[in-house]
Amino acid sequence: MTIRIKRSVDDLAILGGTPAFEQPLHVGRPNVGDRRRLLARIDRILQDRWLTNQGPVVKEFEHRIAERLDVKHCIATCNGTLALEIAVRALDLSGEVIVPSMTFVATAHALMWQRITPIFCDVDPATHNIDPQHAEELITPRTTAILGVHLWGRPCDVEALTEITRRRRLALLFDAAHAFGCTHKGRSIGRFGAAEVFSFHATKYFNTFEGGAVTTDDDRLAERIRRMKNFGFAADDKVVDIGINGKMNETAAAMGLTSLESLDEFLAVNRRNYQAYRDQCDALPGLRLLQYDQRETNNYQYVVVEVDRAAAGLGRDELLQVLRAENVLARRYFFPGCHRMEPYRSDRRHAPSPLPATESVAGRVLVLPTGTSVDQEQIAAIGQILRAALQMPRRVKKHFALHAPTPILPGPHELPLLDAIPPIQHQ
Ligand code: T4K
Repeated sequence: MTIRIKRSVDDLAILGGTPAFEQPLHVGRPNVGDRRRLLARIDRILQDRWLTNQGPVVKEFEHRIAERLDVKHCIATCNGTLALEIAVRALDLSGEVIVPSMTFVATAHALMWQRITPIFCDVDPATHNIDPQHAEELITPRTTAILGVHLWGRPCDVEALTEITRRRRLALLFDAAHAFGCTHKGRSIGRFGAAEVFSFHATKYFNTFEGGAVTTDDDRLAERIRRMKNFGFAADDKVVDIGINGKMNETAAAMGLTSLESLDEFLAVNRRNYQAYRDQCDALPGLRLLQYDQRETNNYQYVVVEVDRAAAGLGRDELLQVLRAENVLARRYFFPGCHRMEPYRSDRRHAPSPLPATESVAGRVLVLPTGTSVDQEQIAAIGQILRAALQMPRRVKKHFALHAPTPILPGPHELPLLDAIPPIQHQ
């Protein structure tokens, strides 16, 4: 693919230049392991005519994941959202559950779908993770649990949340959708709280096309989750719970086993890409690449840049438009925060107090493409685009002033520019 390097602001596509990339560069392009091994596994599945319902490949997959995470149980599911719902239900949660607003909307929806009210908590602006102190302030007699999210694969303050939930007699659950292969204090994420929930969606570091899992050390909980993902069957003809069809199929597990075999390679690429972005961003004013704790194992799946409008001369949304014009389809995950999405936005119960850190983080975060389909040359070219724009921010700003802002090519859940969204009024 030909890349057009941007040497000055005049080269920028937003000012009339030719886009740097002919083909779009996506965030979340899947990592794919050894195709021959994958196809051989699928061939075997077809030959054996065992396609789903806890077949041998799913069993092996669950065993391998549990072993890798050093957790007693892994229950594989058809996606992460349903894994969350099943875990929430198996824990008998009800009433209200405290959850950060700075997450993918599936975290909140999984609660609502179980008729539980998500109560949105603010984040620590330094870590982007749930603020334990605010979480405790939000506890009411209706609260049954705190659901932490290890955002970007960086662990929540597990100790503080454990202490609060023990003292207040609440359940503690983690959405670890981003955190496969990450550690906290040297221990794999997957063993904290009552249970942790992973997503193995195509866009994740480690994928099974679609898929997810609940991991736990609790034998009884694991047994219940296992039943619930299979309609509530305890044995043939014996149903003891309201279950659902949450099963992972054999081809998904085959993809998972194949992905596992290439995990070291995925990690090496992600780490190299992250370092390359870091070299680029360190030299640019107003951009700060989110750091990962080098003492821990990280998967580096999310390259998160925080844009400081005052120092950069351009805001996050302006930079996003500059990048998109070049065919770099950066994302502003998880803008605008769940509390600003429906049905939560229209019902004040979900956000009983302001979420200033969430608003600020959601307004300055830009997620850049990485993974095995992105190379060093492309990252260097992205760096050049950012450099060209930030060298002459006034020229770019003038463009935005003269032309009504072109709507950002919408992601499926995206809203207009942050500035256009009125603040939420709190009583
Ligand atoms: N909790 C958290 C914290 C999560 O982040 C998620 C999911 C969940 C729970 C729920 O887990 P799952 O039920 O999904 O297992 C994507 C993913 O669909 C979603 O799984 C993920 N989080 C979220 C962060 O990202 P979108 O709406 O951004 O997807 P979409 O279609 O815009 O795709 C993202 C990018 O990936 C695009 O730029 C194109 C590229 N892509 C995507 C797919 C599917 C590809 O290049 N190839 C592909 O096959 O949600």
